[in-house]
Amino acid sequence: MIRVSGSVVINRPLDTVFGFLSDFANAPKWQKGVVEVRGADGPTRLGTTIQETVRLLGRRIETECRVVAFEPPRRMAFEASAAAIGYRSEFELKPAAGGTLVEMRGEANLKGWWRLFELLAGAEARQEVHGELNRIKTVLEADGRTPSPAGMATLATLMMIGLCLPTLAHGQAMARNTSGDKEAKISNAMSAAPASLAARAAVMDWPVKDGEHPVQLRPGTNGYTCFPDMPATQGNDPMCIDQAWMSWMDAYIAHRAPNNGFGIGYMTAPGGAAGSNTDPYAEKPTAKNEWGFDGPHIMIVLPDARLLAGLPTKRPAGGGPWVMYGGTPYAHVMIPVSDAKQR
Ligand SMILES: [Cu+2]
Repeated sequence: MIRVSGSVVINRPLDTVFGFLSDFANAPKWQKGVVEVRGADGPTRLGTTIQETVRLLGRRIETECRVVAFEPPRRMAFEASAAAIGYRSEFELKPAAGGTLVEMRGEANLKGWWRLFELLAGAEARQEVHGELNRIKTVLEADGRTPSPAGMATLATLMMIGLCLPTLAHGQAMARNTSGDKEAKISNAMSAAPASLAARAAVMDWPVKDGEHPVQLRPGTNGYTCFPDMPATQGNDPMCIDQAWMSWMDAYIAHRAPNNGFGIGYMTAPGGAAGSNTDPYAEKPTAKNEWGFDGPHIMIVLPDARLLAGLPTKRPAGGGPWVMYGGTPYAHVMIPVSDAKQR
């Protein structure tokens, strides 16, 4: 993973900086490596998605960039995924003496063979951010109160590097389906449930791109669907889920709120995986997201969140069931079936 970050104080008010930052319409003028931008009409809001053709390491890459946080005038975040790369970047704006402090953080994951370029791309990305920050500082400090058009263009370049240049961001958990052996995926998927159930279940693979539909590897007859290990998560976490869970999963993949029924899901393969107990889309531990290891378990989703009342919402130290993602539309009951620990 490539991580970059940087910050700069801009001699302009918060609203101006945010407005500037959130306007995709001029992206091709600013964004390094961008050949073309489509779908940038209308005001930017949560969920706004643009398509870009980007040049990276001498190749043209088609990518989709989506606004995943939009809190004017303080914060916005972008996520995108293409075949070779996934990325996320986030901006936080704070009032500062003399204007606005802009903090940028970006993460990128290269996929497949592109991983070979990771070191190269990482160094390039870090250098780029560093260079842009210094140029901005130079331009703005030379020019007192009003950034010159050149200064604004440089700022824009910084922003857009952070926004959508693929070297700086990262992909969705769902969107990292590296092609692998189909039979191996099927047997891994089937390991999630008792053999009698898994034998008649359909097997699907995770979508290649975030938001796309899962790919069927094998049809089934008993209403259950098994998925192999989710590639982006740590550990081994295949699952076999019924139709109610499948509709939950479709909603999860599409970042929609599910319309839950009563559903049963098996994640009883030996092993387990690490993840957040509070944030359905977290990919790494934070101070608040209750990151932890979940061994083999069964999951129950219920049609009414009130039915979850009374269960613990954290992994109980004394064992037993609890509610994962409590307080979110993705809340469900986790029932451990063995004491397997992280190895
Ligand atoms: Cu689970």
